[in-house]
Amino acid sequence: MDYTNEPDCKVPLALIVNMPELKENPFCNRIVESFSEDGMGNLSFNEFVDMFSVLSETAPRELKAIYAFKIYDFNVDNYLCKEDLQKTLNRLTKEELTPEEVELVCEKTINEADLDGDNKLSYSDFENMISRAPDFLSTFHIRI
Ligand SMILES: [Ca+2]
Ligand SMILES: [Ca+2]
Repeated sequence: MDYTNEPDCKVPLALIVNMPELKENPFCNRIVESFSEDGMGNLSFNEFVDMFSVLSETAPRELKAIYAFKIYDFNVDNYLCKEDLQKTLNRLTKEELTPEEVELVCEKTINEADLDGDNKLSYSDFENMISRAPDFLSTFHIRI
């Protein structure tokens, strides 16, 4: 496709979510939305390229962490609260855990990672959690 004459041309969400790289990803829609400026999930060509550079295996871990945080922040308030983590976990486990188990894991995660005691995770709490547990990004199947 030639985008040079039409820089405003958008790649529609419906097309992107069916790409093999994203189709199986439980966060597919969230990933696309977090790269989409119009908030509807349609990507400009530049946003589309940005998304694939973050998804690539060679992307720096910090960059992946920043986008993982954005993707998990479902209500877009720049914090991961218990509800955000519950939604995240439900998607990751394809709802294999009981609501009680999900609740427990989320509480434990917040207890361990919340350094300033406001009961939610800021990006710096999140970053700290990842640096203490370098496997976190892969354990949580964040293949972004
Ligand atoms: Ca949030
Ligand atoms: Ca906190």
